[in-house]
Amino acid sequence: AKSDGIFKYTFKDSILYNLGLGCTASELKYVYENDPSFQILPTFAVIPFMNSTASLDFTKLCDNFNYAMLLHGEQYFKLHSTIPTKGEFKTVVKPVQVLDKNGKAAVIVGGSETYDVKTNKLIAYNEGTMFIRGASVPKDKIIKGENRAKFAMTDFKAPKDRNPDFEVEIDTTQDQAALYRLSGDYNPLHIDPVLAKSVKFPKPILHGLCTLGVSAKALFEKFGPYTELKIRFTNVVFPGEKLKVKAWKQPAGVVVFQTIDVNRNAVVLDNAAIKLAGSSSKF
Ligand code: HDC
Repeated sequence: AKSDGIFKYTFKDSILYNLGLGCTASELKYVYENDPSFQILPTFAVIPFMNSTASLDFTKLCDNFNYAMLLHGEQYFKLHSTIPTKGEFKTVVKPVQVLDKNGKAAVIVGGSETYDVKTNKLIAYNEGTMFIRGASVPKDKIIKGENRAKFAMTDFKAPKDRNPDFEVEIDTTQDQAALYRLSGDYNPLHIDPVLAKSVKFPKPILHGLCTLGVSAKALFEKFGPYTELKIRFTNVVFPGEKLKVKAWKQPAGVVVFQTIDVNRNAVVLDNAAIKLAGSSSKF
């Protein structure tokens, strides 16, 4: 992670990211730079942001900060442009919401704008929520979050009264976190069994953004391009577990979805939706 917010990447990083989300050699557009449709999956929008969160000084934003106790709580992004397969971006991050949850956890939301360094064009806006167990926020450091993105603040409840319009099962692999981490999230919680046990997990957990990317890939292929995405991470996933994505079409190009961990019958992504990109979507 660089603190200057500069993030430079090549076609190799694009392929590595796609592979980390489970893409295979039978999907040449995701894994072969000479394929005429070579592309990077749109959730890559979170990667420059993720690489810049280090510039948020958590120790100043809350008390009792311990990085190993940090879990990714929610993620939102809006795409302002398609993401190129190579480039140089600059990301500027600031805290947009800071809350105390009964003295038991601090919730810190970073908001960030990612620009293309060459053209100065806005590529993506992200809001990422860090849920920090065991931390607290003194009253004078609370930021209410009144200026947050509307889609990020919307409650997207999965309908209980009708079956999903789309459902798909996806196998993650035992090595998924080992591969995914090379896209820039080197948090030991996802690879080191001793560290994972020290914060009460039986083994390393999968990156939240990997679960998100795997789920969003299935939605992208079913429904086409989207401009906004929001999710809440509600349970951990262990590499190797089977996921099921369920999606319900809603008015105005919104698709609400949930991801379930089939092995443990737990909802892992909830309060989740994408907003389809008008004319080009396969709605
Ligand atoms: O929901 C629980 C949980 O375990 N969720 C799964 C977390 C997870 O697996 N995340 C992904 C893996 S971690 C990861 O990838 C880290 C990564 O390497 C580094 C991140 C880098 C960030 C990059 C940014 C781009 C848990 C523990 C989050 C909450 O469970 P409980 O403690 O039981 O909470 P609960 O009693 O239900 O609610 C208490 C209050 O907190 C709010 N809340 C709950 N879940 C939340 C959340 N807020 C934000 N995000 C969540 N996921 C509740 O609304 C409640 O608030 P209030 O009291 O005001 O109603």
